[in-house]
Amino acid sequence: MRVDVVSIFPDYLAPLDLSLVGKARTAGLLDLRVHDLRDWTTDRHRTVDDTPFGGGAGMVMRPDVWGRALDDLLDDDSHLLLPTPSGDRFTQRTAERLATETHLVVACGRYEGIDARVAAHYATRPGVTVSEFSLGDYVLNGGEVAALVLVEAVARLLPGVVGNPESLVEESHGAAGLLEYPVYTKPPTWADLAVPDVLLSGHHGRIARWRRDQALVRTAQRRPDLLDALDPSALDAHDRATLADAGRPPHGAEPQATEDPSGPGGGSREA
Ligand code: 6GU
Repeated sequence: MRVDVVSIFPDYLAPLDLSLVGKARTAGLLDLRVHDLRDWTTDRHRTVDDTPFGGGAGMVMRPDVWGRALDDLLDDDSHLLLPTPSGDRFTQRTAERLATETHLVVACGRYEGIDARVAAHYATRPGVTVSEFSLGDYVLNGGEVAALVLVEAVARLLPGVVGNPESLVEESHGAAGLLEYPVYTKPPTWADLAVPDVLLSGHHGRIARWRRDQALVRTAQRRPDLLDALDPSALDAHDRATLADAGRPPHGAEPQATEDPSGPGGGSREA
């Protein structure tokens, strides 16, 4: 995958040399290039912004400067990504989709944003997809941190970047639609806190059930919106009983009354 990031603060993207993303680059799995927008200015002062038409506070980034940069960087199979607090929410699903693409161009705005004609113009260009995306409901000073987030979230999904692909399976915001269960390692007791017995039991079935219960209860407590978005058929009778115990009985269609060996509300939910 090729990724171009354009910013007036290219040094902001220096962390992309480090850790997993840095390794993906040196391994040739990710061709990532960071560019200084001012390389496409034509005036002595290397101006990238001007005052907003219609008045108001702050400055707006000029479309002509962005246009020269993007004309140089976009090809006929490119996805132009514009970080902005008014964009669509960036999620794990967004990262999964982007990880299948061949060329991403991230245009980092500053000030009050980029002249709206830039998104409009490139959306009409054949072979170019334009997406405006937001990290969440708060305001950053510019798109650079969002570009870091996007590149890290996408790069770790590229084949070969994460050493053990199994670690992508059960994580939060994965296919299950639940937050991840809590994890523990040695020592078995620390600060008077013991690792839950079930994890030391060697009983794989009970461990899997306990982890799923923990994921369900955590999600109910911290992100009830994620539970509401679950397909009710993804919950078995034990899941539903666990959620009822947590004070969040799932709504949606009651599942078929199938044989649950532990009986209604039975089993080891509070292991
Ligand atoms: Cl993508 N950009 C800016 N400037 N602020 C944000 C954001 C993006 N996402 C949340 N806040």
